[in-house]
Amino acid sequence: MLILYVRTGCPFCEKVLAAAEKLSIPLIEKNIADPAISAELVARGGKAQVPYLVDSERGVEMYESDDIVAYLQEQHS
Ligand SMILES: N[C@@H](CCC(=O)N[C@@H](CS)C(=O)NCC(=O)O)C(=O)O
Repeated sequence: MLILYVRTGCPFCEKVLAAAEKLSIPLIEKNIADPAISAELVARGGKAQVPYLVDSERGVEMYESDDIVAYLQEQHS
């Protein structure tokens, strides 16, 4: 299962969510508006920047919306 850390109103997050929807890839969203979720993200990646993808099955984690979209497209093909 894929987890995407997001923040409401973040255009980079919207771009990733739209790509995932187009590819029919389900994502669990975690919103860093919740301080506990934000702290969880910083513990994982080192900074409170969104979007941030976690693919726990493959041990892959990344920032950067363009990289995340490319990764999702790779997974779909
Ligand atoms: N280049 C990044 C930009 C992401 C970005 O700027 N996200 C904003 C929210 S829209 C953010 O998390 N800013 C806080 C920070 O960078 O620490 C991407 O494409 O994902």
